[in-house]
This record gives sequence, C-alpha cells and structure tokens, in this order.
Amino acid sequence: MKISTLILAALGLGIAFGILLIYGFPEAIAFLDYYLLSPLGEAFLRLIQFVVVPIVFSSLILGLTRIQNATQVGRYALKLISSYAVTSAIAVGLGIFLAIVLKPGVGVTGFQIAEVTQVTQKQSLIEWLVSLIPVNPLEALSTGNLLQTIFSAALIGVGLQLIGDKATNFVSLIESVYFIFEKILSLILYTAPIGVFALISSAIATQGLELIVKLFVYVIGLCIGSIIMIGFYALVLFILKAKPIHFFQCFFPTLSLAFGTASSNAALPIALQNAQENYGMREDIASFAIPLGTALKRDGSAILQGFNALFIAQLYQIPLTPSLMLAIALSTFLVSFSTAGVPGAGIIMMTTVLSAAGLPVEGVALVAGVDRLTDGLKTVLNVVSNTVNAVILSHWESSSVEPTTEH
Ligand code: DAS
Repeated sequence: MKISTLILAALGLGIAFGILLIYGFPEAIAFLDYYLLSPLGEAFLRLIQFVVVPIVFSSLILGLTRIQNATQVGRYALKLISSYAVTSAIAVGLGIFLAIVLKPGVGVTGFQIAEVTQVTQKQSLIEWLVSLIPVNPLEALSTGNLLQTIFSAALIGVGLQLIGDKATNFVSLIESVYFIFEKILSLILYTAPIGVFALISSAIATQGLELIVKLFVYVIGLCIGSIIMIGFYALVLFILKAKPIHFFQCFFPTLSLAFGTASSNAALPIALQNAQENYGMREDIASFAIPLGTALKRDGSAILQGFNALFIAQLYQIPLTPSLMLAIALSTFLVSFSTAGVPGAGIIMMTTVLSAAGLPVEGVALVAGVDRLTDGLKTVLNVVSNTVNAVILSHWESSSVEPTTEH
C-alpha cells in the first residue's frame, strides 16, 4: 500500500482517536499525550528535519552545477520573486476580503483573553536581508536556516562553475550525500503514518473542540480561504496547460505529509522527490525553486495574517480605516515571506502583524487554540503555492514541463 494512502488513513484514525479521547477518556488525555502522542509526533518531526538541510544543500549544489551560468541563477530568482509577489498579494487580498465578508470577530463574546508575551524580536528589513549571509557555511547547516543554506549552496555552486572540471571529486561527494539522505528519507517515510497519527490526535485531544464551536466562523473562514487559493492555483495550472489533476496526483504524498505534519519544511524533501520523479520537473529548476519557495513562499500565512488581523479589529470593535487596512496588508505581505515552515509558525508571526498595525496582540491567545486545526490546510496551501510557482518558472523559461504519465 502506498505511503500516502497510509498517511491519509493515519490522519482519519488520528482525528477519530482525538475525538474519542475528548468524549470517552478525557482524564487519560494528559497522560497519553505526555508519554506517547507528543513524544512520537516530536520524534517524527525531528527525523524529517534531520534530512531537510543535507538534502536541500546537496540538491541545490547539484542543481546549480547543471545551470549554465550565474546569470541564469539570477534570472530564475528574479522570475520567482516576481511571481511570488503577485500571487502573495492575491492571497493577502483574499484573506482580508473574506474577513470583511464573513465578519469572524463580530459578536464573539465570553472570552477571558490572557496576556500574550511578546514572542518575536523585531527585525528591520535591512537586518533581515543581512542575516541571510551566514558567517560560515556550517552556521547555515547547523542552525537549519533554510535561506542561509540556500545562500551557501548558491555561493558554492558559483565556485564550482569557476573551477570547472577540477571539482568532479567534490561534486561526486555531494552526489553521495544527496543519495544517502534520500535513502534515509525513504526509510523515515515508513514511520510517517505513526508520526501523523500522533500529531493530529494530540492536537485535537489537547485543544478540544469547544473552542471551534465558539470560533466556528474564524475556523471555517480560514479553511475556505485556503481552499479558494488552492483552486486559484489549479486554475493557473489549467491555463498553463500543466494538467492540474495530474499535478495534484504527483504531489499527493507531499500534500498529505504537509497536512499531517503542518510543516512545509518537513514536506520539502518529498516535494523535491515528487517534483522530479513524478511530475518530471527539470532538476535545475526543482532544486532551485522548491527550497527557495519553502523558505519564502507561504500563501497560507498570507491569508491567515490578514484574516486574523481583521478578526482582532472586529473583536475589539476597532474601526477598519483605510490606513489600518494598508498597515495590515503591507505587514501581512512581508510576514508571509518570513514565516518558518514549522507547525504554529503563523501564531508566532501574528504579534508582528498586529503590533505593526497597532492592534491588541492579546487576541493571539484566543486563536492559538484553533491554529493547529487550520494549520494543516494552510501548510498544504503553502506547499501548493511554492510548487506551482516552480511550474510557472518552468513555463516562463519556455521549457514546458511535460508531466510524465502516471507510472
Ligand atoms: N505551518 C507553517 C508551515 O509549515 C505555516 C504556518 O504556521 O503559518 O508552512
């Protein structure tokens, strides 16, 4: 049976088990979560993280050795950033539009909102740009900083171009690293059903369902936003004649893992595999665009932050002035490019958007309880936005990716 089918089955069982614990054995939740579910889920996420940086680092270097020259790397980056900007702006607009129409924060009462400690250090855009440069390649790898890893791999790729065929030993070393960690990944994926079962049942059992009832419109609104944006990307693929149904079939393992782990970083190694082996994407494009997109491209976060900021404004009856909307849209747009690919990262970034828009950050504590339940779908959208923009680059490079027939 295919791993992706097992993951889906584990998701269903995990949801059922979480609900069973809530209504059948509530007194057992704390014990089971502490000694079984959380450790299993955390162990699986750490196993996946173990292969992310080596696979990204080695696949990017190998991909760059196949790119003819540095201007091609620059062209790829420029084209990706511009399609990221356009599609992220659409996602920000969709999140804000849905919050205006659905009014998730209107009439929500009866909550004691706890104080939220400021969880993010403020970093200006300039500081953020400078921080992309690692003080040494090992810092990028040891801290698992994806953008710094991409920066290091790009510099090493340029170095390989400059020394030409003297680099053959180094390239074959990098190839061995890639194949070793690819093999490790395929072993780790056999544990995915267990990991996903533990993660989803823990999330449901510990966060409970009563909050969903109170924040029903908020939860549904976010899910609707993610689904509409995924539909938008299916339309883009259709317009590009890139066979949307075939695309989702090819990336099904990636998307089911993204949903179960709520981590686009965890889905990255299998996204690279699905892009090249299933979908037939060129290696130099996949190995450049998909890691970059995992580090930068998060439409799920773009929808969440705008939608949530308006929810908070409605909750506190703060009038939606044009200047407030502009502050929300701009901060949401920028934050969506710096949200980490791990579960709950959107919650951490919320305080940045709310304080930038001058909205009370206390409201974050209220929605934190339902974030994990919408995070899976948001993460699927993050991965779809990343991989479809890679397809846009392929077509833009006018080397249309002829999707391989399903084998
Ligand atoms: N779960 C994050 C991701 O993996 C996104 C988020 O939390 O907003 O992309």
